[in-house]
Amino acid sequence: MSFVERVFSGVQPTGNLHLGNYLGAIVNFVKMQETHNCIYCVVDMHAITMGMDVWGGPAELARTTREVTAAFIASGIDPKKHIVFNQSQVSGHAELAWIFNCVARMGWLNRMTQFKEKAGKDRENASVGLYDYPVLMAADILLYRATHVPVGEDQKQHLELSRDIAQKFNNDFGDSIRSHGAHDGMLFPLPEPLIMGAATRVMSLRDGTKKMSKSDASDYSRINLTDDADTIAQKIRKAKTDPEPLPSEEKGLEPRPEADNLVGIFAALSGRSKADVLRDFGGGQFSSFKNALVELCVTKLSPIAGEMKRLVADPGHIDAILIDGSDRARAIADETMKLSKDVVGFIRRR
Ligand code: AQP
Repeated sequence: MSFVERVFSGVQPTGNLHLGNYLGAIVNFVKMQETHNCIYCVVDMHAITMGMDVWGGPAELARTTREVTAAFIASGIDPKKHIVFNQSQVSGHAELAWIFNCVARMGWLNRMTQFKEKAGKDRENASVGLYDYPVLMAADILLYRATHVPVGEDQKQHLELSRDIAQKFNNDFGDSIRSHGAHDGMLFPLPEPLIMGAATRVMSLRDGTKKMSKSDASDYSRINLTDDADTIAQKIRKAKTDPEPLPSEEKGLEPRPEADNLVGIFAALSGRSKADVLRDFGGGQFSSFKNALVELCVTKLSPIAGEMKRLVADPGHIDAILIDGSDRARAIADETMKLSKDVVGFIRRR
């Protein structure tokens, strides 16, 4: 079966979206619209894999689901030309995840570093959903037989697992897939991660060795998409640096994680390479570089924050977008589920 190229990716509605989510994922979501049919999902079923203290409870989940949708649209995703929806409205995600649970191996999941990081020391108390998160993620992607998945670098291992699941399903059920018309025995493509841009792993502003993340206790570790200009300026001015001037060559950034991170952010926001940025700022002090970075961040992020504010003020409009998107997503998902059920041997109404 040859697969039509299709893009799928998701963002969890937990806490505040930050510059890492924006540069690692959303900017590339916007770009991919020019060349592909895209499906962008607010993955609310993933959000509840952590404790309620993290995702904030039912009212907060609904609010953050709308906020992430608003961020997609404010950043330039067109929900009419492409599909924007929330995961829980399409039951195929859970159904396909169950089939994949019976394909994926415990040994594969035991290697997932995100589970180890998020479960921490109290692994016995982590939800089964958190452990199973990568299987649901494989189902999210393969339900639409998506071929390309724009993500930040932290999701690379999960994408490899999605490929392993697709491959094992195709192998295990090859004869059945062929008997249902796919002569090459492939029901699912092996999805490719698209890890693009100068900031595929944006680091904490307080510690250049730690990923910028929603769950960091310090708000000064990240720039939220909803931060106002003063807050952005304060956070960048307080961002950790080292006493040396900026290097003139990119390799001079290697032993300096904080400098590397700030230069990477500047490069990604301005659509330039790090080498190019260093041509302008190399040899200079951080203070003047930081001033330029503040200006750039505010210029790029303030219009998005303003538009998000406008959009979330009309929840009915956002819900209508999610309902329309989920209807269109379901039409694709239903086809995959029918085929998957036939291939596995589940009897269904015809
Ligand atoms: N720091 C980052 N740099 C680059 N890309 C990032 N992404 C997340 N953090 C960075 C990318 O953003 C997309 C959506 O991520 P998500 O919200 O679904 O999941 P996450 O990885 O759990 O986000 P956080 O902020 O890192 O949350 P916590 O604090 O829970 O760990 C993905 O494509 C991701 O790669």
